[in-house]
Amino acid sequence: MRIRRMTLREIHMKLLAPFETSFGRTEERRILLIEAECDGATGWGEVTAGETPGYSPETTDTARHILADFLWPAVRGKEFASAADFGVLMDRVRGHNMAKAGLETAVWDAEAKQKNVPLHKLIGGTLMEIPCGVSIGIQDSHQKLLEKIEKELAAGYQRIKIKIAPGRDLPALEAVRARFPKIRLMADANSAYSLEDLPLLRQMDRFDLMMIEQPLDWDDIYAHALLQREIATSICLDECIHELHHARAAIELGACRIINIKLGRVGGHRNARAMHDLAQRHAIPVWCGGMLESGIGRAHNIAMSTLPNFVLPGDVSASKRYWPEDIIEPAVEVTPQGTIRVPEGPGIGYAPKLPLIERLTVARAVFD
Ligand code: OSB
Ligand code: MG
Repeated sequence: MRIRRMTLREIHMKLLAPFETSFGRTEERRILLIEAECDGATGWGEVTAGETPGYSPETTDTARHILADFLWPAVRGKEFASAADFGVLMDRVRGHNMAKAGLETAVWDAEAKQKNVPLHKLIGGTLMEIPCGVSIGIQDSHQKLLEKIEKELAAGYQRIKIKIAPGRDLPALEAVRARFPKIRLMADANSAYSLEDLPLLRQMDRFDLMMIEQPLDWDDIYAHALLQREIATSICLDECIHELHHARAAIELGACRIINIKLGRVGGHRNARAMHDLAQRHAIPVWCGGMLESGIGRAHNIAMSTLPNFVLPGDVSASKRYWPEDIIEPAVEVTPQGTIRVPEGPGIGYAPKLPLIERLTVARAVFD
């Protein structure tokens, strides 16, 4: 295979409601979409970097720079046997996994379309229906938080994740547990705490959480290993895990009992699958994290979530929770049982809505 042309576009999409985490608030997404034309088939990918470097060092703008000035020159005109072999062409660029994943996932979609098979088959997925949860941002009041949870449970979602931050933690969890004593519940701190908060973090053990996600520094696996020895609640790592060797270190050190895999953070389907396989060999369950994606990124998340060790509900939920109108058709929908049925069409199995994408596009660059 060979990429004949790469089209980068920046689209702007306003979220239905602002999303607040310990690192900031997002109202409008600036998303880079990538079209990769490979020998007659066109694949689509999404760069999941945020607008600010609050979650990871990458942003929409760094990704555009790295793609245009380093990744395209590295892959331009190069032959590769299959999408599984494409990632190595980008290995000489260090880091910038979200930029790499945008392009790599587009190549996977192109290969699946060329072979006329669904992407989940090409990556080796086995699940036909994936379990779904929701991630609920920090709310202005407990009342609002409880209303949101009520609504998501009524829609069928299998687990609730709430975002926490210092001052917005124990009382919020207390309120949720008082109202919903039995639900599958977890909390995501997005690196808002330090080991000095151990007394507070210990108090979270009483809420019977499925896990606490990324309580400590975004790049500090060792500190999580120290914390995991001191608390009963399972730690799930998100921000810390960018490379396969990070997952290996975290597992060997006992820094987590669960891993959140995000396609962007780990650099695409090749690395995600390798990390999934490693975790599976160590009996560490994984789930698919979300980055407030448009339908393109969401479709790739669904395909990845069909791998057999994605046993916990992910942050992959219906299009209508995020957007007035998603950029794919059909929109992603969730069954009353809180699952997504995996589409059977070729590639990602959802069609990009080109006229809508054109309307949302603020910048476009073609490389050939
Ligand atoms: O930590 O999982 C996270 C959104 C942006 C950045 C980081 C995270 C999140 C979410 C949202 O939790 C998940 C979603 O897409 O619904
Ligand atoms: Mg997280």
